[in-house]
Amino acid sequence: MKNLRLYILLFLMIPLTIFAEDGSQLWLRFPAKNGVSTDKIISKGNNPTLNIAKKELMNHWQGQEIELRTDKSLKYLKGGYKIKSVQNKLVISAEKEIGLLYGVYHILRLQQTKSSLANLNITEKPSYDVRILNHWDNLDGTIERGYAGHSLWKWENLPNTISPRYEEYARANASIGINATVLNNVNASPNMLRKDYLEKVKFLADIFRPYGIKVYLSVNFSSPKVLGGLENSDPLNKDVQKWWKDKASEIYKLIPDFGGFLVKANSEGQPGPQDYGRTHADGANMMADVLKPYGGIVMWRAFVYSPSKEDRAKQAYLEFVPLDGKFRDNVIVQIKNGPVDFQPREAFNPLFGALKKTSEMVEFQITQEYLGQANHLVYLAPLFKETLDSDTYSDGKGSTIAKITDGTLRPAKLTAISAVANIGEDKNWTGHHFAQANWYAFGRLAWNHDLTSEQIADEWIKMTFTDNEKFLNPVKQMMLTSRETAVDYMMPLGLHHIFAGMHHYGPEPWGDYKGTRADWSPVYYHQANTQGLGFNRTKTGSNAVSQYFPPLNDIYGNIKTTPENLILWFHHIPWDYQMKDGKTLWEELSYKYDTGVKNVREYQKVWDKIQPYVDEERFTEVQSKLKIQAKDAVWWKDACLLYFQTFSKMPIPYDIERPIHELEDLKKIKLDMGHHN
Ligand code: BDP
Repeated sequence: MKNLRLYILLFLMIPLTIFAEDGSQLWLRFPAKNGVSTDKIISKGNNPTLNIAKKELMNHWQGQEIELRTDKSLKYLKGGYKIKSVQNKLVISAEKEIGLLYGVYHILRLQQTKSSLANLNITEKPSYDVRILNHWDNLDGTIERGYAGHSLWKWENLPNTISPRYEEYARANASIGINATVLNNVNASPNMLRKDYLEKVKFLADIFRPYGIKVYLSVNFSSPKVLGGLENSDPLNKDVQKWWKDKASEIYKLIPDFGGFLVKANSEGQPGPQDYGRTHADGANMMADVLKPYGGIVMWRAFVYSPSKEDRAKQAYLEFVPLDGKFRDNVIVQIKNGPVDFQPREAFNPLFGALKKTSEMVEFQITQEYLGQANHLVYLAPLFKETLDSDTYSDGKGSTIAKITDGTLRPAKLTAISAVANIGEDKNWTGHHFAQANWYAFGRLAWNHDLTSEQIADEWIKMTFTDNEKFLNPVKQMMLTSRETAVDYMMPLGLHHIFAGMHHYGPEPWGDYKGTRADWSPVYYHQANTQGLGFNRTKTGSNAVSQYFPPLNDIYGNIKTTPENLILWFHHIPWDYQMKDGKTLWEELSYKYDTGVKNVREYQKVWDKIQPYVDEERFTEVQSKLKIQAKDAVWWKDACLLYFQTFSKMPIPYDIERPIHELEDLKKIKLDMGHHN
């Protein structure tokens, strides 16, 4: 009887387990377990990476015979590969096994997206050598700015219990070409370098290695003092240098291919070389020297701003330009895409291009700290591309950030690209099903920054959902417009950082946190008053425009030539200023917020209509998130328009839906989401 009940229960559960679509498979939905037989795979050798490549084919490849061939003469492809149809078979060749694995993922992607597999002749070479995720994971399992649950890394269980997700994580990354990961928060605990933690790191590194992924760590500059008990952590102190040297040797004994360090120093209260009157270069070089013998590198962050009166948007440049040429060859300066902080839209960071003798890399944020977190559907490829395609004019026209950082423009010693991950232990990895697309897009662009946002969205949708055009086309359109939509309902026309302090989720344009630093308050950034709105960064203001190369300094310095999507970033302009379409600034602002709201409502309709083509579970989850996004968009619109109206004193255009909130009520909203600034 008991057994019977159990059987009935199991029977009832079967359909659930078969059809449950929790998003845990990401874009890796290759046909299951019916790939080719071993005799259709020709390859020599028995290397762990090669074995993974063969296993993927055996499990998922349904096409013709395949040969996997290493070929030393393909070194120039820098980890890339060739795929060629030769008579009845496909030959994948690469310098190393990892290139073969990437090639295998390439053909599986072609199969999955139903692309043609005939007459292939493909050569792939990655845009960047190091394609790295930055996890802001703390040792206690929390994640700074993480919205998909706790950390994947179960430090307390390592190395005794190995979660299956470690390998799944590595596989997902390898499938899009990501080859490096920083495991811990840039606000780093000195304990990360403790012996017991390093031994745990070793286990992760061992799991990731066959997938071509190197491990890096964020380090706390004060580690020698805090962990080693030294008197200080002065980079010129011989004992400090020796401490780092010994630490490096300890790390490399455990992890022979350890990648290196990521450092946030003298930024937002973190310790750094300046505590001892030394420069960022002194600090970075000291670490670079100890890593050099092992081939390790230092990624030194340029995200610094001091409690000075200087415009925050200028500070990284002011700090780093004088140090150009002073860094060791194995140091790369890691620069956020914008000069303030991962805002929905920023002007590009003028530091790119300005460092002419120093390797530079971009830092993006995949986790949507400032873009609705895990609640809003915002496809970030257009944001990433906007930065990469920005022309700095540093070496004349065409000096795009992509070309500066990938080594095309100047022979770079190191090329790399990074992004803050949005991955947590949630079943679907990223909180929102569509946030998976941002992880995917970063990987694909790191591999090939010439891909378009549309190509990537197309691929991702086909792999993750379906190639049915009734789903594909509208959903792709929604994704492609979603970033601009978020800008419209949050911070149009170049507005920035008017988020509520701490959590950075909702609006708080009235925020004026007296007693803290001025540049932690929204009022500092929008500068609204009865005359107008916006931050004057021209010659008559902070003169941040002078940090851009000609002709951009003039273009941005002149209200008439500044692109309107950045106009309030660079100018303080009157409420009745006439915009290009003839509307006043106030009207334009109102319509932008309104457009943002309307677009989200449109997305709700788009999504409801595609219901027949998607599983129930993901359908419902995304539908619920869109409801939140629609409510939030109205919240943003009402908060910003009602607040700015107290200065403009102008009516909200009458064809726009009236606010449904009272400003005073909105001001009372305090989300309990923790965290500083
Ligand atoms: C800001 C985040 C903060 C990070 C900081 C950083 O709010 O949590 O520590 O960036 O990048 O955007 O260091």
